[in-house]
Amino acid sequence: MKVLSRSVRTRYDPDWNPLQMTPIDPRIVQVLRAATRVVVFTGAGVSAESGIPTFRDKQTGLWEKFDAAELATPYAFERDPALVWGWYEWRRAAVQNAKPNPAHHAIATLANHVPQFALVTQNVDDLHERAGSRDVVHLHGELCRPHCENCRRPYAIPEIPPQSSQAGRINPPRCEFCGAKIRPGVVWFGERLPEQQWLAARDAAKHCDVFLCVGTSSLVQPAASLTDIAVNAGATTIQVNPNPTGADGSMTFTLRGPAGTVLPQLVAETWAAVNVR
Ligand code: BJW
Ligand code: ZN
Repeated sequence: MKVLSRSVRTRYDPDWNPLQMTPIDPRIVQVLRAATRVVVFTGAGVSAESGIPTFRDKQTGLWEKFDAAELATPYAFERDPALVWGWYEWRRAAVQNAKPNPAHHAIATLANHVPQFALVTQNVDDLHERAGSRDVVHLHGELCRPHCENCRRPYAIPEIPPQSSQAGRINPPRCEFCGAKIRPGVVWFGERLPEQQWLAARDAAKHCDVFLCVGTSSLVQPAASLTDIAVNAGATTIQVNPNPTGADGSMTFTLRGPAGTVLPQLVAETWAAVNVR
């Protein structure tokens, strides 16, 4: 059954005042408090307030004339490996210099309040882990886990990314076993999702009672279909996003606002007088 969704004011509202935040709909609080199996499904929006651009944001600086969706393909890496590797190293450096924000911390806290919890992310950064989340399911890979494009052996990448040339290009290192190029450990358009992570995510969505979608446009498949799996399993679906998304029609409740404000409020109001399990 669809229940009317409601909105929380966003901080982009000129009259926004965090001291006058709209209380969360009590039905959401009730559903979360009673939940035994919760899945949190995150996208780039959860890291936006850490200064990591979302995938659909216009790129800046050296990369402003490039479209992220065109760089994140096997064809781009084949055509110009130094350009694509340089872009990923630039992004790895940005993540290393960023810190988890209140949304990452709220998700790590939420996990301590529910009997069964799964965190599924499309993000390639490690900000959830650095906020204290464990067993994060990374559907689209991880920036810090590159591997050989030929033999797929992992490559031990130096912690600090090297300086790029002025144009941002860096030649990818070579595999010490077979000599082929090392590639970023991420899932590009047209590539299959890692089998184990995908099965774990599907299984969690199939068996949850609350599915909480945070900061994703819900446009990229098959990840976005997790929401449909949860809906078909009878879960209550809740979305936190300042903007409309591809999953608006599948949500029981939508909280329109930035995750870094809405999630801490949601966790605080839901478990205000409850001890952490
Ligand atoms: C905030 C906020 C704040 C801002 N607080 N929120 C079915 C139909 C049509 C197409 C397809 C289909 N099935 C497959 C496809 C093709 C394709 C696809 O989905 N294309 C779409 C564009 C239509 N999918 C694939 O190619 C996938 N592979 C596949 O299907 O393989 C099949 C196969 C079978 C057998 C053999 C071989 C293959 C692979 C998809 C891989 C996606 N990879 C990327 C790049 C990862 C590496 C990298 O980072 O460089 O993953 S693409 C990019 O999109 C990235 C993200 O994880 C992913 C999702 O984006 P996300 O997280 O939702 O971010 P944004 O930027 O879209 O949205 C940000 C949101 O945040 C917005 O809503 C903002 O409002 C919000 N926000 N500030 C809260 N403060
Ligand atoms: Zn190799």
